[in-house]
Amino acid sequence: MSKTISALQKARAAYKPKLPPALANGANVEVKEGAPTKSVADQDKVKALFPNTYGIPELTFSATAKGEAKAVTAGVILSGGQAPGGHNVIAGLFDGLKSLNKNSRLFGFLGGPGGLVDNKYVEITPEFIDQYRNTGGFDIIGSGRTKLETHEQFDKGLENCRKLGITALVIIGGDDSNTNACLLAEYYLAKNAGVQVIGCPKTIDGDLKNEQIETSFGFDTACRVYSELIGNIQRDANSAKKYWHFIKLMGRSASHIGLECALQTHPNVALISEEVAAKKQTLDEIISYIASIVAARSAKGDNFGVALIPEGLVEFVPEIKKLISELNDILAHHDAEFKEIHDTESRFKALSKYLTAESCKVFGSLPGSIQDQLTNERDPHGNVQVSLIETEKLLAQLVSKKLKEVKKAGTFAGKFSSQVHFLGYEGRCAAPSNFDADYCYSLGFNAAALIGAGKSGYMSSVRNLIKPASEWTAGGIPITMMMNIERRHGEDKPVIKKALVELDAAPFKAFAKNRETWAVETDYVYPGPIQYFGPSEVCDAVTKTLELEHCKCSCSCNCK
Ligand code: FBP
Repeated sequence: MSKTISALQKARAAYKPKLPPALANGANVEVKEGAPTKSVADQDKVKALFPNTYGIPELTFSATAKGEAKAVTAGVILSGGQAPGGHNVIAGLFDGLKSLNKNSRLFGFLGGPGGLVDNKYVEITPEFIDQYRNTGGFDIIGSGRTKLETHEQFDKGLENCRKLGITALVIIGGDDSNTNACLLAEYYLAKNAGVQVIGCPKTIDGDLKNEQIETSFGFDTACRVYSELIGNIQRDANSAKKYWHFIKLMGRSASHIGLECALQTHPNVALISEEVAAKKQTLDEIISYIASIVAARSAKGDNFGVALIPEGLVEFVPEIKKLISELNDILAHHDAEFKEIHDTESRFKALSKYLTAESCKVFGSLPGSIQDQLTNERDPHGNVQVSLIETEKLLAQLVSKKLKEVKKAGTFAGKFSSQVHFLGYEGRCAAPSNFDADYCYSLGFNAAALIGAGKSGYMSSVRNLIKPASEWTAGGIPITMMMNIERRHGEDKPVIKKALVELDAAPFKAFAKNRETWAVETDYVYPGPIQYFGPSEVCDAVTKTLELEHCKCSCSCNCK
């Protein structure tokens, strides 16, 4: 931790995150059990794989005056990509454990799930945690993408927990990490190992949500940072009036971030991957769509604009999806041959031997830099890393090409000049908004309540989030409830169902209702930076997505 901290960080350290009323007297809560539960799909298969954690009831907490409980020693792990608010989950967990009993202890495993297996840890003390309250980042203990999935890893983890006297683990992660948290909970229950496992919903991507989990933490802050930057770019575009800005937004497969930022900023174009897939839009159709908006604005004298592009777009365009899948196979089976070929042209020649005629044509139509990105980089599972494909450049180049063609045909007489941006890392470690600071602290404190109640295989759940924190509810959701069976690397696996953008849900409908106006008009909204102090409507607002999904009002927020 740096010795010099900013004035904002200093002031922010004093912020006391709000808790739901159920946790107001500490983590030693009254537990109400609901009816037995079942998984979202494939019930028989999921039940067979999770005999100890399937069917357990949903839990709802209420405050008691029970006072002190037994001291607990717990471990915490940050898993996967950074998301604003992770430090507050740990702060809430720490305070929650201490509220159970002041002799409770918390260890943080270092560098993600790998730290549990390799026994790399730090004890979290009051002085240590105080430096990180309400700050962004995961640097308190670091994160990592090691998957906890083998029995060997589980046994090693258990051995390390026993050395430290740990009887509960909290895993803060996305859908895959929480799936693995449930596998770990099941394994330890089956072994009667005496180690509880609790999950916390994290990811800026916003794709870990369902009937029970209203949102993952970090989505709010990340979208606010990106929306501030998009607003700034829009204002620049509207001032200079000479550039079209193509902005790619992080978010992996799902387009929740792009959709939320569009609702916050009203850009001229916002592509939604899920819609592209549903309508089976080809790359050429997407390019023609953007070019038509450029031309329509140009006809009004506006040779500028802003287009938002979701990170995972290329995987949803049918012909590129097919091409990527063929490339994945070819590169996996002919690794040695392609390792030796470094120039783009020879690579294309060699690939054309294996690609289908259709994919070969698509590949050939792409700029050389994109061909390289599609063939060079593979993640440890052999998949293309979408965040490394410069889709924003690809679209800008192809739109430019298309406009030159239409200019020749006489249907476009304007100018087109583009700038490209990728917004991702700018938002993942931002200081959490008041919403994320409160939500994260509550999730962590609530995880301590689940530990105090002796539960395992649950995800910490705080709900009713569009209301003030004084109306939030707290409890636990069985992780098995969120699971289905999916084919992964040739095998049937139980996994938490990923939430993609739903085209018949309120957020997309609100966007679709307005996009034609936003395309041609310059109706930009400039959200400005996150505010931590000031009027509640400026500092405590929730995302448009959350509001639209959960608002039950008869339209005062213009949601339906
Ligand atoms: P998680 O799913 O682990 O929360 O990570 C989210 C994310 O930020 C994605 O939006 C992005 O595609 C990915 O991480 C990039 O990860 P990395 O920086 O490890 O390449």
